[in-house]
Amino acid sequence: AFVENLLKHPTFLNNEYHTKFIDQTPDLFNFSKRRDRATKILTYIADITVNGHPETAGRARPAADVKPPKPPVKPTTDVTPGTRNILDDFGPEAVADWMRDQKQLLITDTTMRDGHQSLLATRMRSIDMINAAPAYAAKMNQLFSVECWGGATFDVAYRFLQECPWQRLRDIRAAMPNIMTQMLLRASNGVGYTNYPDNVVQSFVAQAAESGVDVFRVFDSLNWVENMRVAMDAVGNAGKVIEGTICYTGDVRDPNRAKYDLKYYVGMARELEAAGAHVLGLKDMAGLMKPAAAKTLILALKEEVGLPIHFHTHDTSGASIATVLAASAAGVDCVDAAMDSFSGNTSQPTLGSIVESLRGDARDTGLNIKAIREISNYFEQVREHYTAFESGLQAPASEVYLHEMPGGQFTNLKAQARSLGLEERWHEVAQTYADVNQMFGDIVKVTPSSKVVGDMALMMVSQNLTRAQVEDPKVDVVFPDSVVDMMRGSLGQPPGGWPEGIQKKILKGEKPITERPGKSLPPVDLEATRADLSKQLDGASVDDEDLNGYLMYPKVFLDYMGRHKNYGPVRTLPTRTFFYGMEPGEEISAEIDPGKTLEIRLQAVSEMNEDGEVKVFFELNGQPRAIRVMNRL
Ligand code: BTN
Ligand code: 3PY
Ligand code: ZN
Repeated sequence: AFVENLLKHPTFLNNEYHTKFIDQTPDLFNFSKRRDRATKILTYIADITVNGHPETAGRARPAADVKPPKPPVKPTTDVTPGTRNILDDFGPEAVADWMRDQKQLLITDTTMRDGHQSLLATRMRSIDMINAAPAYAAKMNQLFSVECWGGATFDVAYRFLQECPWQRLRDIRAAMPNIMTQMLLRASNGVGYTNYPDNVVQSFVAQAAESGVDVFRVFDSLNWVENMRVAMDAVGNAGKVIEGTICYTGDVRDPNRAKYDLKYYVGMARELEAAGAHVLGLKDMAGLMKPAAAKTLILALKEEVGLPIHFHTHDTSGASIATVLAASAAGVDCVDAAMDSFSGNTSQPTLGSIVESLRGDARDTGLNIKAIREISNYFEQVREHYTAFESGLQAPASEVYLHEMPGGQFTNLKAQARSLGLEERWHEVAQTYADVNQMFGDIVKVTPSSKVVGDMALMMVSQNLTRAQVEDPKVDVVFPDSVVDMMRGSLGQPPGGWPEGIQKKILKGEKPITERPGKSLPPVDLEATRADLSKQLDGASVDDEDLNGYLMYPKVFLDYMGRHKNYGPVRTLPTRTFFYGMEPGEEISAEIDPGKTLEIRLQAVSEMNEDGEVKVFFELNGQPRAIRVMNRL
């Protein structure tokens, strides 16, 4: 039999691939049991070589002679202790005390999470991160933390990169044992887009802590502290650092945006402190905080709450370094930055430039600029392999102060607009996004509320609807499901509640909930779910990581498992091979277990026979192997 390919299976492509699919399509999997992992990997390479990878089809290609990224030199000395040692030896309160005692500006490196989430549609593969981790351990041990997990990385790993996010976490943790790892957690929305039952959130947090997360940045997409407690408590119960987070929107110094004024932010900070936060996160997901606002806000928060403050921003406007320096001068304890080659535009401010700007200052970061350049140069080579996922964004723009889109959403929404044929009308989309925000009562826009605003804006532009028409009770409007759901109260409550008029029109008489959504969601029976999942996987044993992955994303997880059964540990392939297959004469290696390396050489690819099959000839550790695949092009 030739080799089937789930990636291109029609049911899969139609988005009709529900969880029963694997049950009902056993022929996809029967043959694969007998295959060893090496054969599975060769099958994958053969398939991608012949048919291409669906995710890179039609996209710009890396240079033909792009070289494999050369990992920073592995040091031979033992690693010096870092923040992880403080957490392990003395606990999260001690980490907070330590932060307050430091004179230098502390730094979180976001390259492995928000950096590539905001620049490359979250597509960086684990191997490209893990290869940098030893250099971080050896040379960057003064970092506060390395953000490398959560946000969109969780589902993208399963969905598009065919790898297990938990394994990524464990591998980074093992290679970088002295620096705290950090994740972004959407509170009751976990790492998903909807509100999960409390016990699912609790289980997920416990597993993330167990698998290696030290600092949890917990935020709510409507800034509703009530909806953050379950997640925050779970982090505390695991003995990890609770970074209770305020999402920043509007302009704290603008009297016309008085909803989000100083009083509002200080009030929320106090609530988070009372809710048990160890650190106060200040998350400027769209990069709206101007330097003067940073000064005003951070001085006030420092005055009014006792928590150390961790500031996160994006460089979409081009002004983020000015804001970081203003925040530093105002006494912020820690800021986020990305390695130079993964910084700027919709990503974080530039790490090396912050370090240089503060050199010799009272808040000199003490970070090693040579090490930063070395690691950044490595990531520069990594980035060259992801050309297909570059957004094409040419320059920073002040338009962000109009639309207020989060850095992680901006390029995504632009791509969605393109796919709807609205590329030429992008600035209209931006204006409409701002109009929708006002129509919804001026809300915080961050995953998932930002997605709802984006859905509504795209719908309005494509149907040529104005805000006035949408609000007019006499005009019939079919609202996107996500909008209806948000107005029902499924994501929680914004400050002051939803505007009544538009809510009524959207809900058509249905009564919204105003209490915490998790309060009315029944707990999931975890062991019954495990048993059911095991059955769906032909009786395979289901560990806690798999169970939690499935609970977050049932369909995405099952799709991943189905492909894994055919293709094996493709996470070990070099990135170029993963996305483009191999050229005749090319040789690669893949370490499928510590010390077990496959040396793979592609010899030749045959012509297609009358059945549409192609034979791909390999040498695997010196032995000839041939794999037959269908040419589906
Ligand atoms: C400066 O001299 O430029 C600022 C003084 C630094 C005081 C540091 S800021 C981080 C830490 N948190 C505080 O509240 N104080 C120290
Ligand atoms: C996410 O939730 O993934 C974000 O990055 C929000 O800013
Ligand atoms: Zn961000």
